[in-house]
Amino acid sequence: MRINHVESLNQRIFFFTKWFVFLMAAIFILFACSNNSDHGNSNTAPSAPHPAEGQVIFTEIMYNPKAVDDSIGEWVELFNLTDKELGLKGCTFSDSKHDSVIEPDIVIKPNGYLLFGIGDASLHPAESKPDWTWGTFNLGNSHDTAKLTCNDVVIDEVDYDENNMTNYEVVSGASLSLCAGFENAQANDDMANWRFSTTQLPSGDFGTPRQPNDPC
Ligand SMILES: [Ca+2]
Ligand SMILES: [Ca+2]
Ligand SMILES: [Ca+2]
Repeated sequence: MRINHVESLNQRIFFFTKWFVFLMAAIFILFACSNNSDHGNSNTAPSAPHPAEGQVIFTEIMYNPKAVDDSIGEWVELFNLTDKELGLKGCTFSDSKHDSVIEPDIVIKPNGYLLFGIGDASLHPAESKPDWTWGTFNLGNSHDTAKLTCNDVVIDEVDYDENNMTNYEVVSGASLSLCAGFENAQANDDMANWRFSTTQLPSGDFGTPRQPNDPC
């Protein structure tokens, strides 16, 4: 009888130990999964600080490509005027009618360039493949806006209008390019400080994506 009692006790201890280990393992796995999902959570902070007003500016706007359709060929170039890495996750790119929130943790290098583009990045010509895409809205072919906003602060905005491009010829298939030497958020408000790019790309269109702009 005593042996049976001991065996029964041992079985119960084994049974509870087994379930205790199983329960602890389940809690551990759940905890690990929730931690992992946090890494991909869109609410986590950007890995570099957001730019302040005027620290990142628009330097080039390809609003009317010719080598490919606008739906796979529009892009804008941004330039970081500071000597620090700046993060754009959570910022918003807008035209005059649409907004698109930047969800990936993209960083613009010190004095470096980034390209934002329309639609599917893989369909763009290799020379101007965007670092981030804003979705499917088109940039207007005679006038529109490119605007970057972070934390409700407008970092830079350019309202381009072919009616104000009075001292140079408008060229389709060439990007609108801020003249070298005018890289600041106020100077790029004036269409007199822009020209159409003259550097030809392999696609046949003209521009200087991720490179310094042509002088005017
Ligand atoms: Ca367009
Ligand atoms: Ca501006
Ligand atoms: Ca450029």
